[in-house]
Amino acid sequence: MIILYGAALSSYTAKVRVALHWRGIPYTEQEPPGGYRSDAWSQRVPMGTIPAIEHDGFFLAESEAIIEYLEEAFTGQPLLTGSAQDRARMRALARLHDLHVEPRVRALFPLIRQSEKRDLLPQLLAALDDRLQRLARAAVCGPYLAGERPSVADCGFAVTLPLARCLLQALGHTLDLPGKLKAWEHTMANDSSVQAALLPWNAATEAWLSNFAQSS
Ligand SMILES: N[C@@H](CCC(=O)N[C@@H](CS)C(=O)NCC(=O)O)C(=O)O
Repeated sequence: MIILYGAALSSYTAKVRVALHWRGIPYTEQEPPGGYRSDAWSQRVPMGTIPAIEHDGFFLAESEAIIEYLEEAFTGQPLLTGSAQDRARMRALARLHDLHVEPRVRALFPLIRQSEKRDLLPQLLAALDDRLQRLARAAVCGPYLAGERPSVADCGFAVTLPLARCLLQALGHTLDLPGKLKAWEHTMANDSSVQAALLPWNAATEAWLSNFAQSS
């Protein structure tokens, strides 16, 4: 049985949860012992990040490495399929998430917490929109990002684009996705594995945003 160490509000934990649900791999979930910013956690994960997993005594952090480990260690519906080139394209899209799109969404958090930073919104929106236009050019959206079936490419975006939508809504804006990504977003909204995986994350994100709304 997999133990997933993470937190309800963590989007990278939710990314791994999406993969676990698509793969149909049973897991239990718990907060990192001592808390994820604790010294105890940094002893286990040098960068101090979540998520991490434990499987039969094997411990691993870093969401992409975890998802690829699950791919190799478990049978069932794979998230890396097709030729070597097909699989490489899936991995490349997954890296676009971690390196180019998620950081643009994460950059919105300070604007929620500190209203004096909101004049940065137009430039952050332009940077995010640029990345989303580029993602739309890179992705197949047929209807999943890399083709007909869910792949490693979809796991991070399945969390990060709803997060962008929530954060922008809280800042009084509507996320305007390129047409191809709108169709993909509709596919995610109708994918029962994604919706089940996102339940804890949705609840935690809504609670966090409503706390903020009450205190601002
Ligand atoms: N590259 C890491 C990124 C994980 C990450 O940034 N996780 C956040 C929570 S979603 C975190 O642990 N941040 C450290 C902190 O907030 O102290 C991965 O893919 O697992």
